[in-house]
Parts: sequence; C-alpha cells; structure tokens
Amino acid sequence: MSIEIPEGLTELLQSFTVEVLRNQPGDLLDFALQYFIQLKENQRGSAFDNARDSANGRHGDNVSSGRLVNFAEETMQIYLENEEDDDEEEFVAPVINRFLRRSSVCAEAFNPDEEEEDKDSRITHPKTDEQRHRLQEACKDILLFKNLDPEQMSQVLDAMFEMSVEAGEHIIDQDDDGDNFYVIERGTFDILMKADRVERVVGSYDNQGSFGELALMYNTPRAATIIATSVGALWCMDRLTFRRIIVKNNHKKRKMYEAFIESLPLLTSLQVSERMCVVDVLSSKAYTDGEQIIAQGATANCFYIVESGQVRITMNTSKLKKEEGEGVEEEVEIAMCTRGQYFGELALVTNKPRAASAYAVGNVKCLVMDVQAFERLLGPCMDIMKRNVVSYDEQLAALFGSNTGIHDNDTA
Ligand code: 1OR
Ligand code: 1OR
Repeated sequence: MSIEIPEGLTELLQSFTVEVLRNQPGDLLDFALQYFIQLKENQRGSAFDNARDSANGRHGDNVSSGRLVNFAEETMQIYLENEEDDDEEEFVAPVINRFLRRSSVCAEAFNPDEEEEDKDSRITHPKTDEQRHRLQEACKDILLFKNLDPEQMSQVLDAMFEMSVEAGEHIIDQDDDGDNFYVIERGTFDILMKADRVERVVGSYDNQGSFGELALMYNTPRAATIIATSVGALWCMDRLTFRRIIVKNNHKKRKMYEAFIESLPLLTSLQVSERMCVVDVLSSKAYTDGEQIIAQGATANCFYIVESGQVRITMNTSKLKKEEGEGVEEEVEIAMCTRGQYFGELALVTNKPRAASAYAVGNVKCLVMDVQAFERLLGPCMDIMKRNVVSYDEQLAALFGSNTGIHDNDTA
C-alpha cells in the first residue's frame, strides 16, 4: 500500500528544519508556532501589505514607527526577494532572521514552564528607611509596576539598587546585551538611535520614567542608547528579577487583555504580535468618580484607552472667549469616552500641552501607555488618530466660530 505524501509537505518540513538548525531555538514548540504563524501571514500577504506601506513611508520617519516597522521592512525585503525569484505561486519559507527573531520573541516573551519561582534565587539589596522612601517615590508612577500585587511589588523594591550617574555617562549602549532595568529618580537622559550608522536623539526623559525593559522582556539586544545629560540617580533591577516578576506578570496581562485589544478599531493596522507588544507596555489604572485624569494645559506623557466606565472630556473656554473680548470662563463638556475609546493622543501627536481635561464619571479603569511606548508602537495607527484630530479642530471651529489650530504643527 502506498501512502500519498501531500504536495509541499517535504519543502515545508525541510524549510522548517533548516530554520531550526540555523536558529537553535531554546523552545522548539514556541519556535514552530512563530514560524508557522509567520508563514501563514506571508501567505495571506498581510505582512506584505503592512511592509509595503511601511517601505513607502506611510509611517513617516523612524521616530514614530519604531523597531517593529524595521521588522516589517525586513519582512518586505525578504518577501520581495522571494517574489522575484518565483514567478509562480509556490511555497515561500519565512526566513527567521535577526528581526524576525526579535519579533517572534516579542510574541512569546515568557515561558511559564521555564521560569519557575525559586525563593532561594531572590535578590535583596538592603536599604535604609530613607532609601526605601525615595525608591517608593520614584516607582509610584512606573507603569510596568502598576499591575503587580503587594507581594510582587515588595520583592521588586527589595531587589532594586541605587546608582548615581554623571552627565555624559552611557547607561545603555544600543546593541549590547540587557543587564538591568532602570527607574529614574532624578536627572535628564537622551534616547539615541542609530539609523544608517548615524546616531541621533529620538527622545528624552526628564526626571521621571523608566527604560531598559525591552532587551529584558524580549531577549533582544538593546534597542537604543541612553545617555545622562545631567547628574542623576537611578534605581536598577537585575535581569533575573525583572523576568521572574515583570515578564511573568506580562504573560498574565496578555491573557487578560488579548480579546479586548483585538477588538479595538484603533489597533487594526497592527499585526497580532505587535498588538501583544502593546499589551506588554499597558497598565491598568483605576479612577474614582470625578477624579481628574488629564488637566488641560499640562505637559503630556501618557496615552489612555478606556477599559471600563466613562470619561468626560471638558474644555476651559476662557482663553478662546477672551480672545473674542468676552472674558467669560466656562468649562464645557466636549466629548464622552466609553469602553474601547481612546484619549490623550492629541498632545502626544502635536507635541503641545493637553488641549482638554478628562474626568472619571463613576468608577473608571483606563489602560495607560507612556509616550515612548506610544511613539515606538503606535506609528502604524497614526492615520486613524490624525483623522480624529482634524475632526476635533472642525468641531471646535463650529462651536467657537474660529479655527483654533489645535492640530497645527502636526507631526508629519
Ligand atoms: P532596551 O532594553 O532596548 C534601550 O534598551 C531602551 O531605550 C529600551 O529598552 C527602551 O526602554 C528605551 N525605541 C526603542 N527603545 C526606546 C525608545 C524607542 N524610547 C525609549 N526606549 N522609541 C522609538 C524610536 C524609533 C521611542 C523614542 C521616543
Ligand atoms: P490631549 O492629549 O490634548 C485631552 O488631552 C484629550 O481630550 C485630547 O488629547 C483628546 O484625546 C481628547 N478637542 C480636543 N481634544 C479632544 C476633543 C476635542 N475631544 C476629545 N478630546 N473636541 C471634541 C470633538 C468631539 C473638539 C472640541 C470641541
């Protein structure tokens, strides 16, 4: 009796085997999963479409598109090379190169079987009360810590150690291996990235925030260089503790938010693995009735998606009316955001102060993302956001009879 071998099976298995031998993955099953997902995406051409848009410059410069666009461009090149070679439609094996590997790690950042809790391996750096107090202050707004339970948070605080820095000091160098995650207590820092061997400043931190999570989350080389531009103080967490607590927590977060994130119209331009990276950097924040989430005129450093409840957006019209000689001050409701809707994008896109205030109506939960993650991950969603910005300006003009230009100097 002869068994028929399905057409393409040999090529499929051969190509997969070659990639396994080239990459020597730690987890064969994970690797297989990523490989075949990538293969399916190539086949559907979705990766191709995204990559084509990105190569055509739809995402603007690299600042707003980030490393995943590099990944898409790379996928595009590979796809095109394959396309040129093969006139007929036939099996195209996805090549898991450096960029694909980054993304595939990104798609599965944690292996629960591999990273078992080991109490003996816990790291503790003893601290004075004064140090612990300063550390708690520095960590209170760190988004990656927001979803930790009290026991996890106390382990995080135990494990952190202090580091003083001088102006000009390199804290992280792009392409190095990741050692620590850093929380800023004080000081200013530049973010630099190399493109075509030219290094340029793509962002900065001003006395708050954290950096160095990507290499530890996704087992990738450092994505950027971080240089102190003043004297400063940092709190550092070693790689093992970071993976044991933060990455493990992210694994839970992915499961929790997967369906919600998949349902958001704003994120439809992202690939599945990119959407999961969005989940990794989101934190859930709770607000009580009447609490201010955003203050009009304030400097912006976060982006919000409503997870539950309602958020009232209001605008103080005094400035607009005074210009017209009326001098009346009034806070008017201009919009209401409900589950799945986003706000706080405008100031990040236009680089201006907050255009309006936001308040919780009843108990509210929002998913919050910091500006660096917003720029790194949401570049492909910029078209949808910009359409909204135009509609804000039109509605504002309709209400107050003038064009306020809230989206002037819009990022290109
Ligand atoms: P890491 O472990 O890769 C460098 O080490 C760190 O720089 C990185 O983690 C982030 O914490 C931080 N793209 C990549 N990394 C960034 C970015 C960034 N901003 C901060 N980091 N951006 C995209 C640029 C195309 C955003 C720039 C504002
Ligand atoms: P932000 O970063 O400026 C306030 O912080 C947020 O309120 C803003 O981003 C938007 O996400 C959100 N005009 C300006 N901002 C608005 C508007 C709006 N609606 C929501 N936001 N208009 C209302 C249009 C329905 C136009 C004014 C009448």
